[in-house]
Amino acid sequence: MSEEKKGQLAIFGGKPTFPKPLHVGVPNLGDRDRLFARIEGMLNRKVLTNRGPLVVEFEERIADLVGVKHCISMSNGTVALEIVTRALGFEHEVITPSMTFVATAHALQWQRITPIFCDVTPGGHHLDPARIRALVTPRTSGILPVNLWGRPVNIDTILSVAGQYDLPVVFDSAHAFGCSYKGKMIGGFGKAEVFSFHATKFINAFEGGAVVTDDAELAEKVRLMQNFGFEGRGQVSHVGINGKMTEVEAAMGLTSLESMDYFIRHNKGNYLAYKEGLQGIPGVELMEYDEDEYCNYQYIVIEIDERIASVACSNLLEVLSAENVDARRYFNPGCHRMEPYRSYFPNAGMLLENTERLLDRVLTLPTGTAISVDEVNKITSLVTRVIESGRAVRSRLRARAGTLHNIAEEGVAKCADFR
Ligand code: T4K
Repeated sequence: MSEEKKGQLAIFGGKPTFPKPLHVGVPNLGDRDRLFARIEGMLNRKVLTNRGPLVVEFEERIADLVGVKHCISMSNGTVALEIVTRALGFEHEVITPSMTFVATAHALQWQRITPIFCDVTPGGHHLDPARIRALVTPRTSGILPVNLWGRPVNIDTILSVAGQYDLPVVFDSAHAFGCSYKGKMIGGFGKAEVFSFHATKFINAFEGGAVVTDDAELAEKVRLMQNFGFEGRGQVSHVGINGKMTEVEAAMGLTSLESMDYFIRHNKGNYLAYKEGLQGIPGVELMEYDEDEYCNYQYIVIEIDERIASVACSNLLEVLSAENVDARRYFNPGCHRMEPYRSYFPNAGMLLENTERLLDRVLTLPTGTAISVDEVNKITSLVTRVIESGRAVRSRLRARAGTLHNIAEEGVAKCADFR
């Protein structure tokens, strides 16, 4: 590499900071020996699914950790959302944020329930309780808030507004296992809550999810619906589908749970390193966690204020990507800009101004046990470097885009000549 290229950002021809991509969401793996021992036991028993002992143990552990009476494990978080909202009789319209993974909206739409997208609080990431009232109609059957990034929504106010209209609330807590709200574990609020144990979650069961609730009647219904409605052998008492977790998934889930404290400690270490490294960078704000609450610290979320940083979120993403930092723009462009919702509500953005503003600014950075503090420090140094020369980086990116555009045009012209 020439002297000139040395010390340059990779996007402008320098050597990437990392030899291999660092991702958001690389699975945390617990003790392999413990996992293999569980799988060995499972194979010896020849019980692979249909609520074997590992699934029962996993459900008991989750209920115990969260402090609820019932946990029904599921094949994934999306199916868990579908089943619990159906069991509660959600229909017609349900109020939910657009600032979420698309599974939240899809779980409703899959049942022909219309998600009514509610804006987030000004400057925040979570459903704005003050905006819920304006969206309630005679067709509203429930509210589905999301405890995004593991940070709880304003649960008390949402439950109070819902109570005024007698609307059941289910929390999408896919990100919030192991977190608390006012000292009480997430999982024990509303009618029920849903967790995801997908490979990218800090506790994973390969795939997996759960419905947790204190309501015995609801738990019974959810359990029936998750297993074709079977009450006993050949006895079906309810419409149902197959939403079961398998034994091998529960083996992974149980093994993950055994390392939960280590995963959280590691994530917190990374979070604190990000906090220190990003402190004071103009236009870059790290989403902070309340260190007085239980928290899994599984997402590192930053917001870029383009006017101050001189680079847009998309610019930073491009630069980081060339350095092999695979940051993500979760959950851009927002559910309301994805199909089928975009076609159903072409003007939804007008009512979601805070959401749209946020989605333009948010970037999620790599963390988890696959990422070390040393790597975090290199990432924050990179961000500092980019912002320090923000204007220059931006104009070079523009020039580069222009050159690439010209090369592409020339290519098209040459092809046309050839034909
Ligand atoms: N509600 C909310 C609020 C959610 O965020 C989610 C899921 C759900 C509901 C539904 O829960 P599930 O039905 O999924 O249980 C990922 C996950 O697939 C998804 O579970 C998660 N939210 C969402 C936030 O993130 P993608 O499209 O980013 O996944 P993917 O495949 O790009 O993985 C991210 C990175 O992780 C990859 O770049 C590499 C790494 N990775 C991933 C997998 C699967 C690995 O290193 N190994 C792996 O096995 O959606």
